[in-house]
Order: sequence, then C-alpha cells, then structure tokens
Amino acid sequence: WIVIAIVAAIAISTILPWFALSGAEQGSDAYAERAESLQTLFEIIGFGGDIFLRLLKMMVVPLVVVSVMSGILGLGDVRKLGRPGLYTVGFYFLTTVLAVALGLVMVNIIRPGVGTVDATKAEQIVAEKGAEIEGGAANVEEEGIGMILRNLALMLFTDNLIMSAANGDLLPLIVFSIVFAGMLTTLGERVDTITKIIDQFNHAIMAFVLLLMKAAPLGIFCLVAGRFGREMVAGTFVETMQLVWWYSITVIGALFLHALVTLPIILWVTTRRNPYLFIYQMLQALLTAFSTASSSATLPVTMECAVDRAGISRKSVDFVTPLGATINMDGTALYEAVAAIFIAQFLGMDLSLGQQLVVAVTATLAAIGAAGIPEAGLVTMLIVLHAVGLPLKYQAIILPVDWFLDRFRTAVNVFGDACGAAVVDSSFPKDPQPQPPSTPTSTSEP
Ligand code: DAS
Repeated sequence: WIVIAIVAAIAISTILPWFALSGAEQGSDAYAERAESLQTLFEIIGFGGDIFLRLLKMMVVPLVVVSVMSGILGLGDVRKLGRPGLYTVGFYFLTTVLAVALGLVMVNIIRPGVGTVDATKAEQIVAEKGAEIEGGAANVEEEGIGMILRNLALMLFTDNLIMSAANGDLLPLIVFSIVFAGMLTTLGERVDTITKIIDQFNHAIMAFVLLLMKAAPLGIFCLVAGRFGREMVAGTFVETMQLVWWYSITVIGALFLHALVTLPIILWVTTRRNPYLFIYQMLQALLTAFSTASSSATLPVTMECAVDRAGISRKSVDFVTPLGATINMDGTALYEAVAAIFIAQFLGMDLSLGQQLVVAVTATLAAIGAAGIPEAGLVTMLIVLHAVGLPLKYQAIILPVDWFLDRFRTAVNVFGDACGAAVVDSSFPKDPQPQPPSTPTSTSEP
C-alpha cells in the first residue's frame, strides 16, 4: 500500500500541475491564479502529511527510552551489553567509512563538477544565497572540526533530561537509559515493579506504533504529494536538477550501490541472510524514510519492521536501531563527501589525496553528529567544506535539490541501521528456550 501511495503521490503531484497549468500562458494572470490555487491545494495535502509526521515523532522519545531500557533489562546484566555494544559501534563505523570511500571513488571517477554545471547560473545562485549560508555558519568558521568533537562529547551527556527529550536529542537519552536500566539490573527483586512497568510500557508503545502504521499509506501519500506538488508548481525542480544533474546522479548512484552492494555483502557474509529479501522486509521503513526524510521519525517503523517482518530479536532492535538513528548515517556521510569534492571540482580545485582523506574523516564525524531530521546533512556538511578550505557559500549550488536527495540518503541511513541490528543480533545472549514439559519416564511396575 505504501508503494502505491508513493507512486500515486508522485504521479498526481506531477500530472496535475502539468495539466492545470498547460492551458494558461506562463506569466499571465490566469497562470498565476491557477498556480496559486494548486499551491494551496498541495499545502493542504501536505498538512495532512505533517500530522502523520508529528504523530510518528511524538512516539520517538518514549519509544527510544523504554525500548533501550527494556533491551538492557532483558539482558539481565548490563555487562552483557559489552560485546554487542562493541560490535554495534564497530559495524556502524565500518559501514560509514565504506560509504564515504564509495562516494569518493564515484565522485572522482564521474567528476560531476567538471564542465557539467552552467557556471553563470551557478555563480548567480551563489551570489544570491551564498551570504545567507556564510552568515549562518559563523561558528563553523571559528571552530571547524573541533566543533564536531566538542558536540559529540556534549551529545552524550545532558544536563537536563526533559530538555533533551523536548529537543529530540536521542543520544543523551540513550546513554541515560543504558545507565539507568543497567543500575536497575543490579537491584534485583527490589525493583521488580519498575522493571515490569517498563516492559509493559514497551509493549504498549509498540502496539501504538502498529496502530499508527495503519495510517501510513495515507500519511505518506500526503507527505510526498504535498512536497513534490509544491516543487512542481513552483516549476524550479527540473531547472535546479538540470543545473547539478551529474552531481545528483553521482549521489543517487553511490547511495544505491552502497545499499544494494556494500551493505548486502556485509549482511550476507555475517548473517547468511538473503539481503534482498531483507530489503523487502524493511521496505515499509525505507519508504517511510524516503517520505519523511527523517531517520528519527521513521524509527518506530524501522523497529516494527525489523522485529515483526525481518525476525530480528527485540533485544538487538531495542538497542541497536535507536543508537543507529542517531549516530549511524551512511547516506549522509557519503553525500557530504561527494558534495565537498563536487564543489572543489566546480571551483577547479584539485584536492590532494591528503585533503580527500580530511574530507573522508570529517564527513564520517560530521555524519555522526547529524540529527535524524530533514536536511540535517546540509548543516554538518559545512564543517567538511571548512575543513578543506572550500568557500561555504558554494553550498548554495546544491541547496535547491537537497530536499530531494535527502530522501534517498535518509532511506540508506535507515537501511544501515536495520543491517546493524541484523548483523549484531547473534552477539546478544539468546532468551532461555522454554523447557518442554518433562515426560514421566516409563517404569514397569512390578
Ligand atoms: N534527513 C537526515 C536523516 O534523517 C539525513 C540527512 O539530512 O543527511 O537521516
């Protein structure tokens, strides 16, 4: 149903504007009136999608806190988290580095920034939007890569749990949940009630998520039709895509290769799962990620699909996917590396191998620091540009297509999270299998 909803949304948001506006001459009053009516229509449709997005986001904080606590309590001893935790961070770091490496290889082979961009148009956009970007990035200029490291450190520890929850800062909430639940496991029977409440709360929240997912086709239709429709009526989408066509192809191509080759190879080697069946099992989450452009908002669906459709243990999903939604962003890291090299190519700057390594490291770290919200990669990308001395204002060239490319990289981010839960699953201690009722041994009575 979600596939049908997305196809229908893209079809309606492209055909309807084309049909309604083709009868009027561009620039005439009739055209303007029709365009305004269509914008209003798509804004109303988009509003329905925003409600669905808000309902998903509403679930994220309680879901993350309760599921991570449940996962730790299910282990019975937080020290058992050692090996799975190490595997999780190691898998996420490895796949992010591989994503960046693939992005760098692709952008250096295709060279989308060399001779494929209308320099006059690009410079005009930079002149219009560049100052705004640089104005909003003062702290990047001052702090640079140190900003990432400082933010990563601060991201782990909050001084106000309520504020972190209100801001949707998941990482400190995950750290708190691990420590708090770990402490509960040491208190044994004295905290039996809290333990039961947390576990029952977890089941209740997942039931609520299932209920929400019933509205997913309609919510996703509205989200996609609303955003695509407004872009089509504005009439700038084709023009902006044409300006950076080869860049967009490079990004989408690299993302597809990472999702359909790199991650499937790792998944098959480590779990012997059919990776393409796994993609099908996770499809609802991937399409929700594409529609919402938010890993965090998609997290409830990611967890539900991973457990109920892909059969990954809840222990693994409860711990690995919330962590992944905050620090594992393969798609974003790949994207930021490609974008930096593309801008360097456009400016005629041939980055040395050393500089490209700096791009690789800062893109990996910047992606970890990116939030699971729409277009988060744009913000952290500035750190990568700054690290290799590229003028930040040239991000303006790729800004107009970011809302579209963001959907692909968010889907790859979510798929990477799900792969993490599958790969790490085997390292979690299994629940003790219920013993079959002991059958009385036959004794021949004298
Ligand atoms: N939209 C972000 C996410 O939710 C990814 C990005 O902006 O790069 O994962």
